Amino acid sequence: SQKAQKKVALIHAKFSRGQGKPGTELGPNYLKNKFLVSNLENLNHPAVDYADLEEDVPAHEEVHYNHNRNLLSTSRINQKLSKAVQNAISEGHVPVLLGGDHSLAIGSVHGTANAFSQIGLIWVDAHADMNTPLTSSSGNLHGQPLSFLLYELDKYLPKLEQFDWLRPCLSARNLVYIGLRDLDPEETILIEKYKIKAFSMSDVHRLGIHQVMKETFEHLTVNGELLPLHVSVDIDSLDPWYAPATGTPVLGGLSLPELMFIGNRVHETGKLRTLDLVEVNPLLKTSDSDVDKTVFSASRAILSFFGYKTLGTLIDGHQVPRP
Ligand code: Z70
Ligand code: MN
Ligand code: MN
Ligand code: MN
Repeated sequence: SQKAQKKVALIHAKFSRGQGKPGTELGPNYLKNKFLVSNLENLNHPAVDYADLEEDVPAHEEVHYNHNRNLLSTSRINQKLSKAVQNAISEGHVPVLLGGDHSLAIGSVHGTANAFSQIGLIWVDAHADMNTPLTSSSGNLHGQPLSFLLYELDKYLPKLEQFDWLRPCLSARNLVYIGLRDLDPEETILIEKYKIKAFSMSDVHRLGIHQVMKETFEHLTVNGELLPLHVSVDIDSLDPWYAPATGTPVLGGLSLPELMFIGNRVHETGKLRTLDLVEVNPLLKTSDSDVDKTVFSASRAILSFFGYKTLGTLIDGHQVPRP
């Protein structure tokens, strides 16, 4: 009896070259599970397999910039990803990026930003992912996507011909961080300098997640209207208790109920336009239950953005049988 709602356009991105540990390319195969698909159906947001992207640059053709690795493959997959996101939105779907590592947010956010005149970006992560190729100590592009996306950071970027297609597309004013707890020194400087709205784990504990979301939506409201939202969820925003199978677990993170609260509040606004779920690495485990826990958490996190509540879901036509 509910009216037809937007379909979820699943974008499978088998990519791990934005960081050093193989395994995140296996993420999509674990994240698209029966639990996710059947529950999306029950929530009246049926899933369609929309695009399949993978790393397609032979290792010997990769391009590096100083110690920053894999610029060519990262650029290519993100250019395709941006187009897939824009197409899915123009067809009336909500794209859900199943990563892959967080360098994929370059294309995903670029696609959303180019589909609307202005967007709000909610970045849920232990890390700020705002290094530039000049400040990164790891050389991993998954720690740098926001420096490629923000107008304000363009002047800090070296010229990289592989990324000729990419223009910054988002104001630092329209970014909100939630869950931060492991920043590099220059990231802290940039957050301070550009007055970026950032809720660290300490802020989550001081305010509570309810107040954090209230202030997040207030911050992303322009002329009385909440902006179209892109939410980028790094699974390492969760405490490693909930999500151990990831490249850089950091103790002291969000609980799954807190992340699901974020998802439920975003769903209630009706403003979600794209969702990323990245950095699940099924190879980083000390036991199979580590993978099960991480996939369980990731699936429920995604579903929460489409109305999945802990109280359960009313399914169309389901009745309690009488004898
Ligand atoms: C560090 C860097 C990062 C995820 C680690 C870490 C970034 N700031 N992101 N794990 N998901 O390498 O730039
Ligand atoms: Mn992270
Ligand atoms: Mn990240
Ligand atoms: Mn809905």
